[in-house]
Amino acid sequence: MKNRVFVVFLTLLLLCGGLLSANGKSEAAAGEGTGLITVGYAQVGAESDWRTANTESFKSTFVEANGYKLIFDDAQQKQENQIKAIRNFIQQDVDYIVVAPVVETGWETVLGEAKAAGIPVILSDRMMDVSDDSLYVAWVGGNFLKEGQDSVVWLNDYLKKTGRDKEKINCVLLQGTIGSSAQVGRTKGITEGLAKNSNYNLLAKQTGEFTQAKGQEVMESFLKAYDDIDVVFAENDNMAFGAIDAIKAVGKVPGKDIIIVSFDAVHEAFNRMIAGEINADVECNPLHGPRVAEIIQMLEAGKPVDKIMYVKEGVFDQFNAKEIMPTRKY
Ligand code: GZL
Repeated sequence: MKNRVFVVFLTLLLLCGGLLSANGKSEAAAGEGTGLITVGYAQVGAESDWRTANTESFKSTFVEANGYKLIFDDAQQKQENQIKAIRNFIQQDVDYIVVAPVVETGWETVLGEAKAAGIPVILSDRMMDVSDDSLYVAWVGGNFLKEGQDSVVWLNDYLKKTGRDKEKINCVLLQGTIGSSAQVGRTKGITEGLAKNSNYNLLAKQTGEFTQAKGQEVMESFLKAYDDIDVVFAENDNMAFGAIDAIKAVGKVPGKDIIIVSFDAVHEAFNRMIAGEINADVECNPLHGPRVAEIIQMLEAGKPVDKIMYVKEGVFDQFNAKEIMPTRKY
């Protein structure tokens, strides 16, 4: 009996002290007292220009003027850091958790904890591979398989236009972070597309971890191993930038001696396409902030949301980059 009196007394004290709102959420985190919707965002890291644009999209959308309090975490490309961040968001009893999962697997337990805490999880950018898709409310991102497929379609067309469609074409592939859905989808689309044409020979594939430094390092090793590379597929622009430096260092001309097909289509990649260093770039739109905000507003209004939402994406090349660049938002 004594205990119960004490709990009631303590609760009244906290309520009066404003530390505990009526529905039990801690004031500070839930933003109850300010009417703000608190969003915890577990971001992959800061590994690429694409990621920078993606982070900026969230930071400029989830501002107090729009009714949000954003708690942002940069996991430095480590899954254990993202899991820690999600647990921290649960501790703080945020209203929504958004995750850009660095890899597809290993999320069931922590998403189960978020579900048990009654906190909706929205996936942005990359996908999670979970047995129970009720663990997340919605996913918004790029169609990575189609991106890979589109890159080979562009190459087939380019080789035909340049009279090389009967030649043996040696390719190398700089992969993204192994196990990330962007890498899984793009690699599948590229390798299956190349396998359809016996003229293509995929000499090697290796991860450049979506970074420029690692992309350059791997391309240097490819150039040491093979002296007849015709095409480089780089699963993001920063690895393409590294590959360009490696190609120049051996006295070859990127975009001419070696065709470069990249992914993301960030601002600097348009400069490289205009300069003729990158031949084609498959877009992957990073501006997910407004889309995730739309999902949250629908959920707040008790409206249903689509489980899977692909963003619109195009393919650009050295021939249309100059005309299109002024229209780009990132
Ligand atoms: C794609 C995204 C990838 C980009 C890279 O949606 O996950 O991660 O292609 C980034 O630039 O590092």
